[in-house]
Formats: sequence, C-alpha cells, structure tokens
Amino acid sequence: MKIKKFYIMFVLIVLISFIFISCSDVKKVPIGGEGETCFSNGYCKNGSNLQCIKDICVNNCDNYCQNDGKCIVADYSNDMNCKCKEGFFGDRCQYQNFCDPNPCLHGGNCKNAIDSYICECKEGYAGNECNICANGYHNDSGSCVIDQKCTATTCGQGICSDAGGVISCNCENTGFTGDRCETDVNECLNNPCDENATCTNTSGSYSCACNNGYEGDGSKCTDIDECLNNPCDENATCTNNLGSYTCRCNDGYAGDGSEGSCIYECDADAHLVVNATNDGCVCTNGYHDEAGTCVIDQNCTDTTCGTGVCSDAGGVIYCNCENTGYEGNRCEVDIDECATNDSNNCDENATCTNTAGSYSCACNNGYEGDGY
Ligand SMILES: [Ca+2]
Ligand SMILES: [Ca+2]
Ligand SMILES: [Ca+2]
Repeated sequence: MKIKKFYIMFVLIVLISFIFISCSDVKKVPIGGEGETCFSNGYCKNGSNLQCIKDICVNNCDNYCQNDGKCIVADYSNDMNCKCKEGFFGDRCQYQNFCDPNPCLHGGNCKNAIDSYICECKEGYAGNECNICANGYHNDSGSCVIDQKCTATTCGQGICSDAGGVISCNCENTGFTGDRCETDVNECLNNPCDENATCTNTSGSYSCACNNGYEGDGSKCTDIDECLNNPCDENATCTNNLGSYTCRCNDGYAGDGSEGSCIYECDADAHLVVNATNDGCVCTNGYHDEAGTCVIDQNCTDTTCGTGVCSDAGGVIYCNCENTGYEGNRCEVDIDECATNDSNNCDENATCTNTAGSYSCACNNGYEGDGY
C-alpha cells in the first residue's frame, strides 16, 4: 500500500514537472535567430547568415563584403565568407581582378595589380594590352609577324624592298616573275623572234636562231640566196626561194638537179643509149651521131662517090674527089676547069672547052698544035 502511494506521488510529480517544464521552457528554447540565443551546438539558424558570438546570434554580414560581394555564413559555421561579384576577389572582395575578363590581347598573360593590371605579351606584341606590334614585327592580317629583311638573294635578280617589314620584289626586266622573281618567264610564248627563227627559252632570258636557209641575228632573219654558191649540177638551173632553193636539170638532162646528178637524157632518140660509164649517150650499132642525132650508118657503093674514092669510116660517107675532075660531097659536080686560066693547061693561043670530068684544048684559028 505504501508502495502504491509512492507510485502515485511519483507519477503526479512527473506530470506536474512535465507541465511546468513544457510551459516555461518553450519560451526559452533557442531558435537561433538574430539577437537570440544560439543553438546548443553553438550555431545559429541555418541559412540565416548569423554568427553565434557569446551565445547570441548576431548579424555582422551586412556591409562585411565590399564591392557588392555577398556575405554568407555557412550552415554549422560562424565564419563569414564573401561570394565576390565577377572581377573581384579577396576575403572581403576588397580586390578587383583587372584581369577578368582578360584585357590582354593576342594571348597576352594578364597579371593583376593594385588598381590596374600588367600584360605580359607574347613575342611580337607590345602595348598596354598587347595591342600593337613590337619593334621588329609588323601587322599581317591582325597578327604580328616578324619583320622580313632583304638579303642579296631574296628577289633573285629583282629589286628587293622590305619597307614595313614586308618583302616585295620588283622583277622588272629580270626575265623572272613570281613573288620572289623565282619563276622564269617563257618569253617564247610571245613570239619575240623573227617568223623565220626558232625561239629557245632559257633561265632568265631566251634566244633566237634563224631557221635553216635564213641568216641574221634571230630577231631579224633574211633568206639566203643559195644559188650564189652554185649548189646545183652544171647542167641544172638553180632557183632561189624563201628558206631554200631548188635545182632542176636543164632540158635534155635527167636527175634531181644536185651537183653531179643531171645525166643527158638519151631516151629522146630511139637509137641513143646511155653508154657503159653512164656519163653520156652513144648511138647504137649501125648508127652514128650527127649533131646530137643518131643517123643510120652509110656504106660506100661503087657509085657513091662517082669516080672519087669512097670512105665510110664511122658510118659517115666521105668522098675523096681528088683528080676526078669533080667536086662536091659525092664528087657529083663537074669542075669547070675553063673558068680560070689557073685551072687548065691550055695554051694561051688555044680555046678551053669544059667537059664532064675533064676539059679539052683546041688551038685557035691560025695556030696549030694539040692545044696544050
Ligand atoms: Ca626565259
Ligand atoms: Ca633561199
Ligand atoms: Ca670539066
């Protein structure tokens, strides 16, 4: 019974205690808000940006960060941190990052400094923002490239200029073309030579040579008159023409006209044949040449030369009319011995009478004798 009484008392006390505690302590439970007691873990309300200082939650964040930085007290932390706006840094965003965005052009490296920045430029660039070309460099399509300098061979035979660090070659009158006068000009494409010459392109120049049959320096060529040197056969006619000449065997000769080629044409006469050495024509047997014509051989007969002596050597009749009283080719013409006193032996007082093949003398009237 005593135990039961004690038990009831105990429950009563617990119940009263509970009611008391829950009523009075509810007002005292920390909620971690500004000016309030910190939570028992020593921090203030999550997301409040309050610091727990001496068990009281205080707001020190306002105006903590500079340059519009946002102050943050992380959950379960009493440390204030600044989330800086772009371009600022430092634990209170007190520094400005002049390198963000990078003001240095052309890949220059930006180094932040107090109130400013310094650009470390890449090779070839200069200026505060690496915006100009350094000495010895020049702008080429927006980039700085190293200046080029003429050397003795840069433009070959041309004239080199390197103004502004840029090579330019004047190839005029060099026979070459191209950026560096490195390409030979083929002058022959413009036909610089005489129309009767052959053009040969050479490195840096060209040459002209007159074609065969022409003479001159190539830029002017004139026909050679080959006939002046008698290039044809002696029995040929030379004809000069542009660039050449022709030889033509004269009438009666056959061949191409070149020296030694013109052979007398024997075919014109049926009785002419080329002789064994091929250097002329001879008549066939039974014929003989008479002024270039083959005439049939003649043979002596008893009457050919009358009373003269006939000879037919070489097919040609020859009459020897000596002492016949006749003359002429065939001794057919009686000689008039009476025509002149020297031709007869008649006495001066005789009369001469011509006869066929002879003459007679008869003493004139008043004279006697045989008349001779
Ligand atoms: Ca050339
Ligand atoms: Ca000629
Ligand atoms: Ca007579």
